[in-house]
Amino acid sequence: MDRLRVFRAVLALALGSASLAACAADCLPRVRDGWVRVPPAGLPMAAGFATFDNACDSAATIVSASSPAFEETTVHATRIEGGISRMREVPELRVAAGTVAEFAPGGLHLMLMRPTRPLEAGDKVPVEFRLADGRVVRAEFIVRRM
Ligand SMILES: [Cu+2]
Repeated sequence: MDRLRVFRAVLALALGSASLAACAADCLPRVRDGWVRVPPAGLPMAAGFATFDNACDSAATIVSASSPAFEETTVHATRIEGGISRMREVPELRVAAGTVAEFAPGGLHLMLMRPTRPLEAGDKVPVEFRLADGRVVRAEFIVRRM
């Protein structure tokens, strides 16, 4: 192997590992199939559902969520305790590398309080998930009426 070849091999190795590192840092989980379930008129709350897909090679921890369409947005989990369905706030939700967190009726959901304007079926609502490392995952949820 001549010198130029060695140099090229070293360069390729260095660039390869650099782009791999950049890839890991840039990888952001994605939110799919987001939708908002709006209850019958009058109730000042709604629930948001989606698939939070962490296809990255490190865990992502959701520490908060927000939407300009609601005054307050929190991550909730529904559990059956003593035959009664109860909701609890989830202050931190860790989504392991290569896994998804399903926000679905009867389980995890976004608790969306006090809409800032009336919501109609088909409306699109922006939602942001803030991660423990400060990064933000943006999504769009579509409104459905019950
Ligand atoms: Cu709730």
